[in-house]
Amino acid sequence: MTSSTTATRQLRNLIDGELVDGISGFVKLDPTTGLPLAEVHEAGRHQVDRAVAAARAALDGPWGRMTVNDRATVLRRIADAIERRFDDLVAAEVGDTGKPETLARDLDVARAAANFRAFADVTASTGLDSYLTELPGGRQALNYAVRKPLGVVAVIVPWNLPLLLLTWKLAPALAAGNTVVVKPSEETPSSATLLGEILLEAGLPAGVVNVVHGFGPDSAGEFLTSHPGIDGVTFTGETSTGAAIMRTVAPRVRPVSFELGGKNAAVVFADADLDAAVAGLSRSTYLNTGQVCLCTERIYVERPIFDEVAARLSESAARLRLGRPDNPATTTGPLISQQHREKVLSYFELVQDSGATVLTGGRVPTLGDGLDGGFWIEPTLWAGLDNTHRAVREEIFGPVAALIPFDSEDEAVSLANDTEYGLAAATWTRDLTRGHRVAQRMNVGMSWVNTWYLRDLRSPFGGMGLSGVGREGGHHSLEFYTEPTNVCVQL
Ligand code: NAD
Ligand code: 6OD
Repeated sequence: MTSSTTATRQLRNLIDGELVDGISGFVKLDPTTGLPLAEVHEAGRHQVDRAVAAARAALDGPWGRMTVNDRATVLRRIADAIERRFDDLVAAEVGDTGKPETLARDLDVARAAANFRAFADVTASTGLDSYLTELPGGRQALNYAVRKPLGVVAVIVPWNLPLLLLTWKLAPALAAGNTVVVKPSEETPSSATLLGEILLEAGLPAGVVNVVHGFGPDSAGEFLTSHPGIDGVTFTGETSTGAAIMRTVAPRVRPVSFELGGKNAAVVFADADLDAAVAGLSRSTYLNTGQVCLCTERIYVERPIFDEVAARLSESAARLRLGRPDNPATTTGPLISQQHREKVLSYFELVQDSGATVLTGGRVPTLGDGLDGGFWIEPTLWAGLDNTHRAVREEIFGPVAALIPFDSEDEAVSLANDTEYGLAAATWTRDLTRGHRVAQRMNVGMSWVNTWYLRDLRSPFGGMGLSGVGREGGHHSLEFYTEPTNVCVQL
């Protein structure tokens, strides 16, 4: 370790079941205070090589020969182990992100266990793709495709829902019999390290899951994606990072699964249940301080109800409580880092320069209570911008949205679809025929009607355009994590 810090907690790499020092170190800051939280051991090329080699050896060992049902049993044991260490995982997630403890409990850690159970069920109930082909002369051929693990999978995840998104990849990867090397975000190293220990406690053989810490370019992220020993990359993060990873893996033509950024729209029709719509919009805009890829950053409102929605949503945003994560009254945490807050604030400046209206928020708050060194920002709402403004076109990934009026259904759909992203949309209306019609016209991977971020874990999750490549969820995930071999037998 080369860094000097007052943080005492050490987060090491997990390679072949052992905690391993890095070649250098960096300090992870507590986003609520800006003070050092932990020292993270950054993996160098050598550690990444060892992690990939350990994953390859584990693939060739007993894990690679386990039956589907036995793997499903291991996944359920992992879910139980996560529940036993629930409080420790909540503490890890809250420490790294500053998110309210209630959110970490109800969403992040609860979903980690649910992800393993869901993929245990999916893999145990997946049948073979088979066809009986009629041949000339009355003969037949039996075709059936067996599914094999993809191999050693590189799993690269972001900082916003660290454990949820890691387990959303890990569970199907393991269900399909792969071994993995995980590179968590440099901003959220804790829950992945702890999960590594929990997996070993649950009986997963050493080397099946390895965790290497570090950054992206010229660090563990790039060492991993450029490694000749990996068979595929599953990545969640920014669109530009996805593009960089695609370039890195291109020479070796490895498959990629990408969940990338969004600039998601909500459309509110005049007939909407406004209590439900305002509550839904407040949640979809401000959950996790707006740091969810699905969050709404553009809200199109039918003109007759524009002022009422603007007033009610502003009040709702102003009522959000920023504060310490362990206070049950806290609804909203800080942004993840000073660097990210600077990015979000740069859009505040752009909006101010454009002369648009700040309906609520727009500043760095003063909270006292030792929190003012943290990366806090006010939940914010703008009016007076149009679809050409950068704050309406680019993903900001903060607690912000622009309210824009519309006059017809066609105009609403065309405004919502006027983006290069294509992740998610929400339509608010009491007319369910229109709800279905508009939802289907949205050029996104996930289209909600009168709700947001609700779904079945077997449904396809992902985006089009700049929002990603492929889908996760249920058998969609298993398709990425397996390679079919079709066997054709002439009968
Ligand atoms: P990011 O792209 O900066 O980083 C994500 C991960 O990639 C980190 O672990 C990082 O270290 C690593 N990385 C960065 N450069 C790399 C490189 N060249 N090679 C290999 N690895 C590299 O994203 P972030 O800031 O951590 O997360 C926020 C972004 O993630 C937002 O754009 C958000 O929309 C997106 N996101 C999308 C989804 C989705 O499901 N579509 C979900 C969550 C977050
Ligand atoms: O809930 C999920 O499965 C999921 N992939 C959420 C992604 C959220 C983006 O930040």
